[in-house]
Amino acid sequence: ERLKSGQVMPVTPPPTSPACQHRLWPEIDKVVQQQVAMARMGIGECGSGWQLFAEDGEMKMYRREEELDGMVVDPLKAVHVVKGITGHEVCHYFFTPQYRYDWETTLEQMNVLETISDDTLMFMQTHKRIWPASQRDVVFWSHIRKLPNEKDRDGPDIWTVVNNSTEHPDYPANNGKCVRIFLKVCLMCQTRVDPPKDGTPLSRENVSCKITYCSVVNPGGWAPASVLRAVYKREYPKFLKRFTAYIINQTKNKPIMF
Ligand code: 16C
Repeated sequence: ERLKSGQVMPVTPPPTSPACQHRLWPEIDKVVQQQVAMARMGIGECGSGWQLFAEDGEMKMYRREEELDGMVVDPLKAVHVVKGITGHEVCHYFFTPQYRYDWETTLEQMNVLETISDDTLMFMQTHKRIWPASQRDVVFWSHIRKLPNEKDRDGPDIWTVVNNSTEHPDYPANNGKCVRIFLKVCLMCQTRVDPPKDGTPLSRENVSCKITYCSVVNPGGWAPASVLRAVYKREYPKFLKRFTAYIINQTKNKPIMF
């Protein structure tokens, strides 16, 4: 676009996200870049120690056994390929609060504490109690972003949602019946398109989504290691299967959102 007379060309490019005015922005941008770089690494490249603990069709889940001050903080990395949905759709349903109770089975209550911008929210969640541990809650920012596809400039963009624990003065940790957990989660989605050979229009048959989900959850306080590992071995596969089935169901009669 041409500049009107008297207008000067801006020295810095326009902000890429409206959230960039917020106090948390430097942290958000840094953590998103780090998490995406980690998610992009293959299982073999991430350093040794990834063990496969669950597999179902295309879905594979790996963990590394790690402890911090005697607490289990095993990092998790899951990969899945799902037909008929796009990366933008997967990230949209993961990020948007209105759908969360539909797919998040461990959730007891969710509140949006702050709308930082359209692509960045702050959440407070309480999760179901696991016997014999105390109930857990968590406060985190969540940011959705489209990343340009550097390998294939004409190909679909990569979409990501990063969730990262933060603090909120009105919701101090360990103040009531809940123990505060700390998490770092990255969902990264790449869309693959295989156009029909005969020139017919693209349909959901022609798209699939490669999902990478990485998380580290620190339970924040005592919980028996054996119970914790048994719970996540059951809950992570349940989450990814239920969540992807939900998106397939939600999108089946809707236009494809690239
Ligand atoms: O990433 C996911 N969800 C996002 C939106 O909600 C967000 C939140 C993640 C919270 C994950 C921690 C929840 C653990 C709470 C306790 C589990 C209760 C189980 C109750 C069973 C009756 O990023 C998808 C998250 C999928 C969660 C799978 C469960 C992981 C368990 C990890 C162990 C937590 C330690 C709990 C200590 C008692």
